[in-house]
Amino acid sequence: MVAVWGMLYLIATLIALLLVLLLLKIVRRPPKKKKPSRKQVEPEPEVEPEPEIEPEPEVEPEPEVEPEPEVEPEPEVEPEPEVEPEPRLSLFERLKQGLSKTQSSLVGRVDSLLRGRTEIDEELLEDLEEVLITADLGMKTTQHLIQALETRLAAGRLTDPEQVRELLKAELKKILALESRPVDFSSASPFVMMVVGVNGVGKTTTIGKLANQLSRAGHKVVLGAGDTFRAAAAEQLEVWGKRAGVEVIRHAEGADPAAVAFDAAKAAVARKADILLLDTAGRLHTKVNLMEELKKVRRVLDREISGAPHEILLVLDATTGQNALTQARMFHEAVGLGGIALTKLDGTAKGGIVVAIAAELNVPVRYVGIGEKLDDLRPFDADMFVSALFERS
Ligand SMILES: Nc1nc2c(ncn2[C@@H]2O[C@H](COP(=O)(O)OP(=O)(O)OP(=O)(O)O)[C@@H](O)[C@H]2O)c(=O)[nH]1
Ligand SMILES: [Mg+2]
Repeated sequence: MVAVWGMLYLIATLIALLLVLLLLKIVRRPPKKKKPSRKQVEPEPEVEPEPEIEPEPEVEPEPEVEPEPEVEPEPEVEPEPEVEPEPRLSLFERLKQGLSKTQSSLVGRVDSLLRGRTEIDEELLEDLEEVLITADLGMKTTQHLIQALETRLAAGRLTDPEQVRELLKAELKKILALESRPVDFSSASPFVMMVVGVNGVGKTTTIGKLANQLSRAGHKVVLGAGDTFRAAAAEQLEVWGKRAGVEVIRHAEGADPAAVAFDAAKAAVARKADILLLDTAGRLHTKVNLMEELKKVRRVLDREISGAPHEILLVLDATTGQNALTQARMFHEAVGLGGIALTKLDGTAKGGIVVAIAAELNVPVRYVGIGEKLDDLRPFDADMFVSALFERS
C-alpha cells in the first residue's frame, strides 16, 4: 500500500512539475512573441523617416523665390550709398577728383614744362602750344592763350614760370565764364527741356540725375520717354523716375516720339508740373532723319505749350574729344541749342574740350558729369572748374 501511495505521490509530483513547467513556458512565450513583433515593426518606422528627409531638400529650392525680391530692391538701394559719400568730400574736392585725368594731361604737362625754368622764351611757348592743342583746348583757344603770353613776354612782363601758370588760369576762367550760365527753370511753367544727343552719351542718365536734383529742390517734375527706339529706354527712364519719385509718361517701343511728346506736354500741364524733361532717341530704326524727327518733336511741344521747348540741352560725351565739338555744331545748326551737358569728364583726359566748346560755339555749358552717381552731375561753374584743374595736390 505504501508503495502504491508512494507511486501516486511521485506521479502527482511529476504532474505538478509538468504543470509548473507548462505555466513557465506560457509565461515566457508571450514576451518572446512580442519581441520579434517589435523587431518587425521597427524597420517600418525606419523607412518612414526617410521620406521625411526627402521633402526637406524639396523645401530648399524655395530660396529660388528669394533672389527675385533681392534683385528688385537693388536699383532702389543703389542711390542711397551714392548720396552718402557726398558730405565727406566738398564739391570742390569731388570736382578735382573727377577731373584728375584732365588735370594731368593739361596742367600736369604745363607744370612739367615749366619746372626748373628760370626764364621764359619763344621755344617754351612753342612747346606750350603743343601741350594745349593735344589737351583738346582747340585751335582758337590755344592761339588766344599763346598770343596773350607773347604780348606779356614782349612787354617784359613774363619773367617767372609761375606767371605763365597764373595767366593761363585767368584766361581760361575768362573764356569759360562767358559760357557758364545756369538754366532758369522759373522762366516758364511748365518749363520744357528737351534732351538731345547721339546714342550712348548719357542723355537718360543726365535726365535721371536732373530729375532727382530738381525734385529734391521742391520742383514738380514730369519725365517724357521720347526714346522709343531702344527697347529698354523707357524702362531705364522709369527706374530713374522711381528713384526721383516723379511721373514718367511713356508709350510702347516703336511708337511715334512726337506722340510721346504730345502726351507728356498734356500731362505736364494737367498735373500742373513745374518742369518737363523729355528724353529723345540717339538714333532711329526708320530712315527718318534724326534731326527731322527732333524738329517734329519740337513743333509738337510748341503747339501744346507756347514757347516750348524752353531749352534744348545737348548731351556730349567728353571722352570723344574733338568728336563732341563736331556733334555740337551739327545739333546746333539743326535744332538750335540752349545749352550743353558734358558727361563722363571723370573718365577722360580730354576734359579740355569744355573750353573748345565754350569758345567756339558760344553755347553755355550748363552741366558737367563727373561720375555715374546721383550727385555727379554738377551745374557748370567756370571758376571752380579752372581752380580744380590748376590746384596743386
Ligand atoms: N563715368 C561716367 N559715366 C556716365 C556719366 N554719364 C553717363 N554715364 C554712363 O554712360 C552710359 C550711357 O548713358 P545713357 O544715359 O544710357 O546714355 P543715352 O545717351 O541715354 O544712350 P541712348 O539711350 O542709347 O541713346 C551709362 O552707363 C551711364 O552710366 C558720367 O558723367 N560719368
Ligand atoms: Mg537713353
